[in-house]
Amino acid sequence: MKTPILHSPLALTLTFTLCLTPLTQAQIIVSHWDFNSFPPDTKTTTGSLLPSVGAGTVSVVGGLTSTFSDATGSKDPAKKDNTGLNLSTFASQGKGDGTRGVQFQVPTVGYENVVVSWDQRFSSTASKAYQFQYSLDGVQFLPFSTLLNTAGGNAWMTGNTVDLGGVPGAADNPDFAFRILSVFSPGTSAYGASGVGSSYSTSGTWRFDEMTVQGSAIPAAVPEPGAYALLAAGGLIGFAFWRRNRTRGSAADRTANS
Ligand SMILES: [Ca+2]
Ligand SMILES: [Ca+2]
Repeated sequence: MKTPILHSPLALTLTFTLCLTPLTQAQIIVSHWDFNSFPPDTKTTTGSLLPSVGAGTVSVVGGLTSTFSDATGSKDPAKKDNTGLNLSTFASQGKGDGTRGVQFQVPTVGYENVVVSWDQRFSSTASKAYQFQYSLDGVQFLPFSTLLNTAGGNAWMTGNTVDLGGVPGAADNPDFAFRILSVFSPGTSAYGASGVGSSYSTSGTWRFDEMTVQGSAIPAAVPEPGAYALLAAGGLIGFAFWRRNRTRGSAADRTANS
């Protein structure tokens, strides 16, 4: 009788080895905020700071005033009660560069290739420059990139995206956090207004929606190349024993049947 090949030790070893080979992991949502009331209550002046997916906390940086406001124009698919987090009372012109904005603390335990994306609305008199900063300990923040509103005043910049895949420590970190702060226009010592022809004002507002942290699940530990060699060697030895015993069995069968 023929023995199915998958029953051989070598085949089992190869199958096991292939199962250990890392595959490309898909990006999935780690945490997400839509700021909408849950359940919806038809009022955009009420909302929630709790993440709609995953874990994390939101806080205001620099003593800004925060309210819930209508987020019509963001990419939130909610048909009703689409709310955003509105910030106001920014710094005076020429002062407080990078001291006011919003902060999110998001544990990335079990995830790597962290990507942050969000929608942000700018009133005409709000700063058009905004800086993304990250923290690996939840305390010390480092500037990562400065972005510019190109949508104009009273408009949403949707799909802001920051890829932290190359930042050591952003992955698998229970203390990971990031901020988005109002900063001077690059190369200047003054805030630039978002609206064409408008002047910067402390009464300008930013509004956030669809704050999303994505990542890919960290694969299970993969044996070192040496371990692969041992596995293969073990498989070959097992195969040799299996083949020898199979040959002996066949010879015994032949003797018994002769
Ligand atoms: Ca509401
Ligand atoms: Ca929303």
